[in-house]
Amino acid sequence: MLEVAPEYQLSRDDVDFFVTQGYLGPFAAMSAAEMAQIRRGIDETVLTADGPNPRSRAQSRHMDQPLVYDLATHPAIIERIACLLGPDLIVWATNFWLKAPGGAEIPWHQDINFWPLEPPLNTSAWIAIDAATVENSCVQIIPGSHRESLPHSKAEAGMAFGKMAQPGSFDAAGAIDMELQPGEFFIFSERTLHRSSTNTSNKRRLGFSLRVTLPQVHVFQDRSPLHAGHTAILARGRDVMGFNRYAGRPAG
Ligand SMILES: O=C(O)CCC(=O)C(=O)O
Repeated sequence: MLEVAPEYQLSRDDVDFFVTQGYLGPFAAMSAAEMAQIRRGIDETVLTADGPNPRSRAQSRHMDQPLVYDLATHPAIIERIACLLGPDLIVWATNFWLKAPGGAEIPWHQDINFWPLEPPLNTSAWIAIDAATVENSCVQIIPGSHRESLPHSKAEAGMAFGKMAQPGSFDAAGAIDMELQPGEFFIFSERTLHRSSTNTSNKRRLGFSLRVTLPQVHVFQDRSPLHAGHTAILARGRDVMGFNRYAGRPAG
């Protein structure tokens, strides 16, 4: 078994659950009080300033903000993902998901349709910065949906994405709500179908996702949704392939 601190070690049953269901969790990375402090930093210094991606303040902030780098490399997340993917891990993308009251629906989708990875292998973690509940449009997933690649077509007007999983190509009857307290996260694969509804509450919902792959995967870092100058994080182990560009913790 992989050398992982006992508190982060996944059991054989956990791994089997991930393999068959395409997700795992929730787990706590930190307490709600610890996340409240991080939230203040995110609100005051991250979301109010431009970052390295000229198209979005929400993306790639691990490159310029130490607090985001620390969230993206949190051992409670990375060590659990190591139990699934092995000892050498890259965090190749990070993204804040801010859904203000009235924020638009994100349609059902499989992430791999949007990404420049070859081969297409990824495990994501979505961590709650604000509480994420049914009321303020938490992420929903369909267990087991990662076993099949679905066709995607143009999203409907008013949705937050340009593409969505083709209606009729899947059954959403078994969808579950990933309700999370601040500091909790869940893990899901690059093909697990997920969405979130329009935020009809008066509460903001802020989450953060980090995307993890292996050094054997070539990340085309100059392609959308990444950008010129993008750097990934070698979060664990070593890279003997040399496909991808990395940087360490930013000075801030
Ligand atoms: O935060 C959301 O509502 C959607 C998140 C998502 O699509 C993702 O993390 O891949």
